[in-house]
Amino acid sequence: MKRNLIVAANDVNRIRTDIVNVVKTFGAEYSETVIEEVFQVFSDKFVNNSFMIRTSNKQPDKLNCSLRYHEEDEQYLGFGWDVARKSGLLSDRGRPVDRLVPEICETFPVIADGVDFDVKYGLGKIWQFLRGVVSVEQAFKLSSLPKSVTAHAGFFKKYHLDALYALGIDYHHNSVNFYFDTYHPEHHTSEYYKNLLQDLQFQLPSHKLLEVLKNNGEIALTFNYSSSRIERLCFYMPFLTREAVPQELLNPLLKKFVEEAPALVDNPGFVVGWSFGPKGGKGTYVKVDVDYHNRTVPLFVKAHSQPLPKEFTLTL
Ligand code: DMA
Repeated sequence: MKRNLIVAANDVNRIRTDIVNVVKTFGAEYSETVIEEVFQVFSDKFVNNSFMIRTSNKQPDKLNCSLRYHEEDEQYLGFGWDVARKSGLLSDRGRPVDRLVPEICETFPVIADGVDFDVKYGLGKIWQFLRGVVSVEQAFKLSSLPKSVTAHAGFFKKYHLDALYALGIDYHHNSVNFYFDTYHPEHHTSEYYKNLLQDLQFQLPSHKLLEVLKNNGEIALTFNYSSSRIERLCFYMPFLTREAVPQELLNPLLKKFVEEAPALVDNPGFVVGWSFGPKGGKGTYVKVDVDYHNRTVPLFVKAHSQPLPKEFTLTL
């Protein structure tokens, strides 16, 4: 027992040191106080669950940094939101977004949750992972969602964005992410991504990236409460090692992150998210997450290779 506590304390210290090294190396803005407050409450979760250090090139000359864990133990369902509220890391501002987590839990069987912390401003997002997948129409009954979600019913149908497997509630940006499984054969063609982005008048990627997207594992759509449009799309792909990441598609800072990102394993995996937004806007950038304990990439692969319920296979 005593030994476990010592090991855990050492791991917490190592994770914390690694994070401070990342923010210093890559010029990410951070607050020592924010990191301290987050670690006071959530450090055990970073040691004992899948844990990722995320960076992105949202800004051209420096990277940002966030920490995220995904709960793996069902007995802790609801812990993230509960503890965040009780500790004061998440306050109730009376907005619809603040009502969403309890509403999702009352409406759907949730299998796991996860929490995302920015090193500058603290708790940003809470995810709710659904048991299996549910059809997106079922989510329309959540009354606290932005109105723009149901307004896109036809769009979801057209692009087979219907196998919903998680929701991300973003308290900092006052928005909601819908995460879909890429089960349909069209999800694995370049044409699909070209059409989807063109339809939204979003920036188009290079031919090379369109080819890479054939292997896309998951699609996220971001909706907010102030616009009738989809704010952003993101396509996520897991990579098992540093060498597997298509570094030729990354800018020099992100490439350096892939080469040097700290981890508790020798050669960690990564999840790369290709984000797209309206032309000329700030929604087009690349997100890179290092799989610190090598637990998230296997979970990601497993989650997206489960057989889907009949209603999804029937539409093929
Ligand atoms: C990643 O969401 C979550 C999963 C389940 C792949 P994100 O952090 O990329 O969302 P955003 O960047 O929109 O906050």
